Amino acid sequence: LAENRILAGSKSTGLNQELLRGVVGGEFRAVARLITLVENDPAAAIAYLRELFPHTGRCFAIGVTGAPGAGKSTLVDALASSFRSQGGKVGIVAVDPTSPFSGGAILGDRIRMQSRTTDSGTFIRSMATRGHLGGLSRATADVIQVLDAAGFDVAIIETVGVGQDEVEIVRTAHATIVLLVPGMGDDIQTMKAGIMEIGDVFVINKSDRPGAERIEAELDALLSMSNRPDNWTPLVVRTVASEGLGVPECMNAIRAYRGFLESSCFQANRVLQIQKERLLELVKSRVMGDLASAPEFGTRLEDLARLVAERKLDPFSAADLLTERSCRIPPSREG
Ligand SMILES: Nc1nc2c(ncn2[C@@H]2O[C@H](COP(=O)(O)OP(=O)(O)OP(=O)(O)O)[C@@H](O)[C@H]2O)c(=O)[nH]1
Ligand SMILES: [Mg+2]
Repeated sequence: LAENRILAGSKSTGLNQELLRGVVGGEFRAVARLITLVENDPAAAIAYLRELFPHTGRCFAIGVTGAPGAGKSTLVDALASSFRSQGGKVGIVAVDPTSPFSGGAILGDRIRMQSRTTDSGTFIRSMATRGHLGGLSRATADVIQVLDAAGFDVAIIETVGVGQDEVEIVRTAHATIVLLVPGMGDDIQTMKAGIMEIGDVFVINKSDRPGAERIEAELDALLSMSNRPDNWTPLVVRTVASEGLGVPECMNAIRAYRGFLESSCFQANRVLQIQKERLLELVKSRVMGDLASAPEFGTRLEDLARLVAERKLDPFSAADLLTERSCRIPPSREG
């Protein structure tokens, strides 16, 4: 870990220039390799991301979220085809919601999106939710940056909308699509407020099923009450993604929101917000990394936790001790 930090801190030493050139040149293999580095060794990836930063800033990132099985992959596939037919290069990142019980989602997505894998303008990648050292939203932001540097016009991030993690993932995107399906009409009230608030475009997929009108009415009612700080009124689109129905309308809605972003003074705000959250993620993982790499951190954590468990120390003082001691090296000996 310490070695990685040194590598990351020292400017462009020991960087694989061929890898960098490959990414900037848009080579899929290089892009895949760097994303693997971002996933497995975020600290080491920093040096590359730093070099790539000047090549970024053009990619439009779209987050797609919704309940398991809502049709996200099917819609993403259809959207990717539309962007492709307009000549754009598309990168798709499926943030895999695999529970400990099933390893099926990655494979399933690969199979469902197979129509795109042979297309040289579409890059598809799955990321596992577990095992991310630097936090998943940071990993997602880093991956978007890699795609951006590689010249992708659009990046689409698919994630199952269940928790705070997912809300943060889609916050790394410029536009967020929330998928709903008929038959969950009652649930719309109880849906996580966070998910409702992040939707710039709402898609009612599986509109071939009964109940599409009802969920649309409920959604409209809910959205009419919301007042977003940017005054954008989220658009609602009905789709049957598996048949391609409503996909052009969904594209139009995305275009409308993008146009709004580009014309509105809130655009700078959104970009600022994205960068603020990204910076916070970076600082968080850096501070945590520093703490955890301090000598005997594990032992001290355990000792202090035991003291708290035995009620000999309150957790706040324990946290003070843990952070102070780890930050101030060498530890004070006079006490
Ligand atoms: N009837 C109907 N089925 C659909 C529609 N869109 C997708 N499906 C089907 O719904 C199933 C799930 O679709 P996916 O695209 O894999 O859904 P997902 O949200 O990506 O699923 P996870 O990634 O596993 O959460 C597939 O069998 C699709 O063919 C639709 O509009 N109508
Ligand atoms: Mg999927």
